[in-house]
Amino acid sequence: MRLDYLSIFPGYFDVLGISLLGKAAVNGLVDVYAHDLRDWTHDRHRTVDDTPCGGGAGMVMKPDPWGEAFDEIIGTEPDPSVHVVFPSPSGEPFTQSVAHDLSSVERIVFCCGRYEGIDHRVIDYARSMWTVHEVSLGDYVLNGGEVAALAITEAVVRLVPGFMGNPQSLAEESFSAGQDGLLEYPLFTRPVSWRGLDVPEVLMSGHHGRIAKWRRDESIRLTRERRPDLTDSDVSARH
Ligand code: 6GU
Repeated sequence: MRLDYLSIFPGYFDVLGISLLGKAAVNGLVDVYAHDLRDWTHDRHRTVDDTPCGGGAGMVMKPDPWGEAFDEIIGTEPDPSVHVVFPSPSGEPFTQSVAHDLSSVERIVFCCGRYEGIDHRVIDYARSMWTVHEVSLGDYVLNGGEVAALAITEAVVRLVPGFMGNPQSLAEESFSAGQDGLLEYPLFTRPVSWRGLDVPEVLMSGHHGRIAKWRRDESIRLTRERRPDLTDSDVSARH
């Protein structure tokens, strides 16, 4: 998998060289390239923004540097196997299912906007050439797409086959099919008693059936309490 980042702050992506992602890059599973959008400007001030047509507050990212960057980084031929991600608070929700879909593609280009946003023709042009995803992390506003692109990267890359050490831990975590789309149950390890707080007795019983039932009941209870939107009223009736 090859990942490209287009941003006026490419330094945000330096962190991809450390931790888990660093290892995947070293192992040749993922290649990472961060680009400075200002490299595709031609004026002395390396201008990437202009005032909004129709008026209003703030600035909008000009289309020209994006177009030239696309030509050089991706090419000038249509190719639906190239996935272009525009992080935006106006995007579709980024979910585990979108992360799964992206984890099997060969090429993702992240376009990180700043200011009020990017000239919409850039997104329309990208849609005419490649497979575009306009995605939002949630109902809050970040100053730019960089932090969102990092979060999306981590969610996607850990699903790339061969990236995680233990595929079983992927099946059991929150939102996965193995959990029926429920939140994960609480976890404990030794010591059995810590600062007056004990590990639930059932988890020390060695009774696999009772443990599985306790975990499922806890998952359902937590999901109803915190994320009623994820509960499909008869989830407890399945299985
Ligand atoms: Cl993907 N981008 C920005 N700029 N803000 C956000 C977001 C994305 N998701 C939530 N807020």
